Amino acid sequence: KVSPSAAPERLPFCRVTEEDLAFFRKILAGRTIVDPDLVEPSNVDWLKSVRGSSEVLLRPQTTEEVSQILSYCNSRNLAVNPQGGNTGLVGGSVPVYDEIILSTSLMNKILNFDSISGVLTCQAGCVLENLSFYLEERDYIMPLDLGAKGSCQIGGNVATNAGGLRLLRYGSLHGTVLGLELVLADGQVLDCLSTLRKDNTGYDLKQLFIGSEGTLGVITAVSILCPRKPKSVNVVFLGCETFEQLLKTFQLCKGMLGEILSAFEFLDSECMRLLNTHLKLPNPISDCPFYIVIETSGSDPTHDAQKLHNFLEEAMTSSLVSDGTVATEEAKIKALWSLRERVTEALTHDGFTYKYDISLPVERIYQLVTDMRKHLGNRAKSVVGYGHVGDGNLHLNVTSPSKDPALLAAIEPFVYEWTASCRGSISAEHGLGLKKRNYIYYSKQSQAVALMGNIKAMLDPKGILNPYKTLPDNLKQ
Ligand code: FAD
Ligand code: 2HG
Ligand code: ZN
Repeated sequence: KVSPSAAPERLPFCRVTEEDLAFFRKILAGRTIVDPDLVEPSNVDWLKSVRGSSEVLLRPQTTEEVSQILSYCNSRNLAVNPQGGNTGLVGGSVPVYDEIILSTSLMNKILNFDSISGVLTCQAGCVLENLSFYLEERDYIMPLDLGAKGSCQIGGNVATNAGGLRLLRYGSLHGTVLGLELVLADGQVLDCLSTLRKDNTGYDLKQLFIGSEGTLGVITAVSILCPRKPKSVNVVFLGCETFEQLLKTFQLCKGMLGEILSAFEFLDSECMRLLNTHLKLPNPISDCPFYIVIETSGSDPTHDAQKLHNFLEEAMTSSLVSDGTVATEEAKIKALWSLRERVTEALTHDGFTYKYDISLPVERIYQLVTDMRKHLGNRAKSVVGYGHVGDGNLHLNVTSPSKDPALLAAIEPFVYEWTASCRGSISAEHGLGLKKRNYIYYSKQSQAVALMGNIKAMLDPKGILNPYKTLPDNLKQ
């Protein structure tokens, strides 16, 4: 029996020849990279857990160049791996075999910003943090924010439908992305780069590409609706004795902070231990089993401070939280946020990490961590839980000193069966990529998966775009 996490077999794509390289060099002079040392970083994912063996990295600058590349690869039956900032966590961003890597890193131009509507239009390779800096100077912000902001690109964010730390407030990219420009597998350019809020003329095709992980088309440009920069931002770091109290704090917080609540995130004491040990980040409050990061964003500092004060007083007097600290100035806000944002980094220093990104009814999310700890006993080094409570999204991570197939067999399918029993999602925000592709049936009906296969076959009949990713192996790609 083949394990669902085993490497797929190489599909019969052609291999790159000298004639192919001559073609690429003609359209991308100086941007057709074949030096193995320069290609190497693009063959390995951020977690250093997946390694491809591509020999060619292409760095187009324009949509027209992407179109020429795909048209050629399609006619030659050459597989292509679209790559943004290479921060993806499910092995989707790197080749599995010798797929040509198509990097969007040089497609980093801002095309337009409309300061009345707040709509930003840019090329897909713009780094998320650079877009944030650009907008902040104009009194706006990006509607999404995540720990990988310094490297991830907006095209990659859209391709994975990244959630992140502000989803609670500004919603998912399915709502904020207003338009996309795409290049299909055969090189056709699909211009859906609308900047309109409302457009019900037929099917909303762009939605199909949001979260399609590079399997249906290459995103070359994005238009996105950006909120005004809030005039007042506060961050609170709180400690709770139980997860039940944390949930009650969430309820209280939604009621008392209402429209100014912009994030409600959590980490457990195991995360704090890893932050202390591996990154030397000190705990700003007393030791507690659970920690909460709450952010408020509003337009009136006095009003927000009053609301926050009332909430904190209530949370303290009703003993929901046992300790806490508040930040209003930027440096302290950043320091508190890094306790949440840098857990992923801390985990990489703890050992080989098995990652699970689960959506569950919010009241069940920590039960999975507790059950997993019981289930694994002393077989794991660390079992940690953190994530986006406000979105019902748990990040369950298990580490071991090195890759450990026996430990993996103990975690899976236990974690997936547990999730499916609550009708949860086995990938809340990171996608399926290479690692989770065969587990899709835990969260999607077989009819739905078959329909996905039909859509893939229609848009990419030869299956050249990011093969071995997202769709399960039993669907012919
Ligand atoms: P890549 O990693 O390069 O690619 C990701 C996928 O998108 C691949 O399948 C790739 O083929 C495809 N792709 C990339 N660009 C394009 C394009 N232009 N057209 C078509 N397909 C494309 N995710 C969250 O949802 N929330 C978080 O809070 C979060 N935090 C993170 C924190 C850290 C420290 C790290 C390392 C990752 C985090 N992630 C998070 C994972 C997240 O998916 C990525 O960070 C980000 O969205 C991917 O963007 P990227 O440019 O790096 O894409
Ligand atoms: C986060 O929310 C990211 O910090 C990464 O989605 C989660 O590393 C993880 O498991
Ligand atoms: Zn996350």
